Amino acid sequence: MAKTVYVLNGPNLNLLGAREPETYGRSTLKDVEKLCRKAAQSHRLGIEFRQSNHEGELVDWIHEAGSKKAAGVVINAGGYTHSSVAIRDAIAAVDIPVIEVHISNVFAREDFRHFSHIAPVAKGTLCGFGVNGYALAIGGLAAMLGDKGEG
Ligand code: CA2
Repeated sequence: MAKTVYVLNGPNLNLLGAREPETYGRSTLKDVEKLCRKAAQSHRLGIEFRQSNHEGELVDWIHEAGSKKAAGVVINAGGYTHSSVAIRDAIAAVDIPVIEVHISNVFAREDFRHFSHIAPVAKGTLCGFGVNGYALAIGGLAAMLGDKGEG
């Protein structure tokens, strides 16, 4: 049976496409989901695509991915990236690869976005590729797992 990649989105990412297009582009979260489904399919991975504005719910989903022995997690933790010890601890507690993704280049923005609680416990980090970063992260995860899919 196909392994599953969890794609988790944090607070305010439900607003994608509706606000701040100069920073985050015009794609909606539904568009991002489609992009991720296509990328996962091309690597013969199943997908769980979710968004929450609540820290504890993101923590629960990371635990769920770990206990289900998912292929890995691609996470854009949004603003929690820069503040959440709880999300960092959840990632450190699971035995599956976690890839951190940001749509914008956080290093070209305000100083407070330069620090990530997640980066030290993530297998890899991608930022600044727009929403295509999600597909790149799924591809990178698949390559780590040694997939035989296309792309
Ligand atoms: O660049 C990213 O993907 C971020 O993770 C997005 C977060 C931000 O706090 C991080 O520093 C970088 C913000 C997500 C909010 O998304 C919005 C999308 C459209 C309109 C308003 C907010």
